[in-house]
Amino acid sequence: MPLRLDSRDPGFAAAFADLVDARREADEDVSRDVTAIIAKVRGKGDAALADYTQRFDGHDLDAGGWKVDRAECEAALATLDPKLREALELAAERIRAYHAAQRPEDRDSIDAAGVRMGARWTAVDAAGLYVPGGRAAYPSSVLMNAIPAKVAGVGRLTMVTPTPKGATNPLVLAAAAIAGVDEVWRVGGAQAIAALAYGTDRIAPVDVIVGPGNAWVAEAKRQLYGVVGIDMVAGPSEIVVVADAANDPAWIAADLLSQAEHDPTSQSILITDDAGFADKVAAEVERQIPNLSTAATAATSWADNGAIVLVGSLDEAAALCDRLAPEHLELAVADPERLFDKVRHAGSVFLGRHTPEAVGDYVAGPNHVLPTGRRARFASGLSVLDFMKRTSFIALDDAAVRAIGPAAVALAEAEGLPAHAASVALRLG
Ligand code: HSO
Ligand code: ZN
Repeated sequence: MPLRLDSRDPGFAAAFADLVDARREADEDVSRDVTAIIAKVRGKGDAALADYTQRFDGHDLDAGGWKVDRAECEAALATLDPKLREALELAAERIRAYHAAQRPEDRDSIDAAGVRMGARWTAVDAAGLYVPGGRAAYPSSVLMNAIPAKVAGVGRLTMVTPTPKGATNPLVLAAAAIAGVDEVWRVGGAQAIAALAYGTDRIAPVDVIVGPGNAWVAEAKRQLYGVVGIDMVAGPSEIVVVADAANDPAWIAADLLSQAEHDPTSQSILITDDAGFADKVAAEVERQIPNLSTAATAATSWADNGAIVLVGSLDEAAALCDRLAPEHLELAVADPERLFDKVRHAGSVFLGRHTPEAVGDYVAGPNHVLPTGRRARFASGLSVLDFMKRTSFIALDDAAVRAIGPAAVALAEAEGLPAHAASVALRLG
C-alpha cells in the first residue's frame, strides 16, 4: 500500500518531511572497485578493456569485434519496422527542433568606459554517450542524449554500450544511426567511462560524458568529473501528479504507473483535493498493474515508494511540489497555468489533462534527461549547453585602459602582487 497523507492531519508536516527526505538511491559502496578499474584502464588501455569485457559481459572483444560499424547501425535502421522507424524519426525531428532553439547567443558589446567585452560559445570537440545494456537500453534515451550534442556542434560523438555475450539492441543501433552517432564501441561499465575519459589506443578520449548507467557507471562518472565534464548523476525516475476530481481516474493511474514501471525504486505521488477521487485512482492503479508486463516492478515501486497526498485546496499543491522538486510534475487540473505560475522547482512540467508525462519521454521535444532526487532545486535537464562552453573576451584601447586601469593597479598593490600592478601601470604611461 502506498503512503497516504492528509494535509489537515496534525502529523502532516512531519510525515511530509519524511517523504521529502526519504532516500531512494542505493548507497552501494562501489567506489573502491571503480577506482581500481579506472587505474587499470588508464595504465593498460585496451588490454584492460578486453579483460573486463570478457569478465563482466562474457564478450571477447578481439574475436567478436570492438566496434559496431556504421553499416551495422544503418542495417538496423533499414530493417526496422516502418512504423517504429517513423516514430523514431518523428521523435528525432522534434527533439532536434526544440534543442536547436537552445543554442545560445554570443555577446559582444562596448560599455561607457570604452571596454569591449563579450562571450563566445563553442562546442566541445568530442562527447561520449553511455547506453546501458539490458532492459534500460532505451532508444529514446539515445536520441535525447545524442541529438543535443550534435545540435551543439560536437565534432565526434562516441557511443559505448555493453554487449552481453555480443548481443546489441537493434533499436539502440537504429536510434544511433538516426541521431548521427559517429562510432559505437562494445564496451560498458566503469571501464568504458575510463576509456572515454583517458582514451586508449583504439578509443580516442572525449571531453564530456553523458548518459545513464548503473552504480558503477555513475561512480566512474563522479570520479572522473574534472578529467572530463559529465551531465549529472541521475537517480531513479519520479513523478508528481496534481489532479482534481474532474480527471478520469484511469488516466491518472496510468500516469503514475508510467514512472513506477521504470524501477522498483521509482516514485509516483498523487496530490489531490478530493478523497473520493484519490480512492478511485488507487483502485485503478491496482486494477491496471496486473495488465502490465512490468507488473512486478510497478507494484513494488507503488507499494514501497508511492504516495497519495490529500490537500484541503489545490492551492497548497505548489508549495508541496517545490519541497519535492520532482523530476516530472503533471498539473492535471482545470487551470494548470495558475499552479504553474507558483511552481519553482521541477525538472519538467506537464500542463493540463491531455499532457501525459510519457509524451515528454518520447516525442514532445524537450529533453527527458532530467534532475532527480530533488536536484531540480539547483539543476536542469540535459541541453545543448551541456556540450558547450563559453569563452569570455576583453579588448581595451588606450583610453579604456586609462579609464579602468588605475583601479586594477590599486587592487594589485593591495593584494601584494607587484608584477600585476606593473603590467597595468606601464600601459598608463
Ligand atoms: N522517464 C525516463 C525516460 C524514459 N522513459 C525513457 C521511457 N523511456 C526518464 O525520466
Ligand atoms: Zn519514462
